[in-house]
Amino acid sequence: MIGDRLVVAPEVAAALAARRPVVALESTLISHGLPYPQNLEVARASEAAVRESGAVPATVAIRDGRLLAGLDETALKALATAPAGSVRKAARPSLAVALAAGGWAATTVSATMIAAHAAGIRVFATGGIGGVHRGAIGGPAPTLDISSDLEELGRTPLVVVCAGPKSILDIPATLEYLETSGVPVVTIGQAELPGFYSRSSGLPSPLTSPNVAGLAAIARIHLELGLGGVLACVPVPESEALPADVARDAIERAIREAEAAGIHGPATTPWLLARIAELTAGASIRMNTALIVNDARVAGELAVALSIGDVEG
Ligand code: PSU
Ligand code: MN
Repeated sequence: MIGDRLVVAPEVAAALAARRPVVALESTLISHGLPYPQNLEVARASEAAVRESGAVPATVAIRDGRLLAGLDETALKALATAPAGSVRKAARPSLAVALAAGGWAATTVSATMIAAHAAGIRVFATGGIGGVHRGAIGGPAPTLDISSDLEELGRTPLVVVCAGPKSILDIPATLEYLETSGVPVVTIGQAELPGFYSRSSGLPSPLTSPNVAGLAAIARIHLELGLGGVLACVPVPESEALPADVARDAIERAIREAEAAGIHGPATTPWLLARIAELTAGASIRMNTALIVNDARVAGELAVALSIGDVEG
């Protein structure tokens, strides 16, 4: 049973037992998504943002064969400062091997959802989710590189709060895949799907809610019906968005270079993120940090709204 491998931090366990709001946070963005020291700063700032909203944060990672829900400061620091390459990236298909291997592993959106659900958590915040990679389904040699995050959203009942699918992905195909998987994609506060680096993706969001309360009403029913997960998209704050041409040029170039360098599989997303950071002279990292913290704040508000509904319902 997964519960045998799960270690829930005392503060998180106490909150869950008292039906107080809890928000899960992932750790791949700490180990593979951002460089030190920004990764540690964002991990701490996201936890603080969840707390400011009135919820308890539970950063999820793997250590020595255990799934941890809730990391203390020492653990966060160990993960953030681990030498490059020493931390595995654990998704659903690589979760067992990461548990078997011992040592640290970071959990992606899919693996974090599995652990968070096992712990009894309903809300999870991140920056970007995995999706249908560009070139996965079209072109002369389709790679079929489709993140296990999408299937996980279809099966595991949790609300994942993100800043919209990143344009390193094939966004229309990612939306179609989510629809096929039965995942409601709900944007808060605007009709357009946000595009991670900017508030606009050029595509309408499948669903929209004016505010967190509206999202909570939809999410509660979807979770109660056992229909799997919900993807909530929160536009990056206006002041933090990257100029559209800067983001686009960096992404196009990074993708071309990744292809030329033969990067593929789980290495693709971390490689692209690091290259985009170089190409934008760190601007992508600053905005990535800001939007993750913003998502954590909104996820905290959502967890609070859901737990108020528990009492009233
Ligand atoms: N997108 C980002 N930053 C990230 C990730 C995605 O903007 O750090 C991470 C998340 O942990 C996500 C994972 O679950 O990458 C997806 O990896 P893949 O594409 O290999 O499934
Ligand atoms: Mn992949």
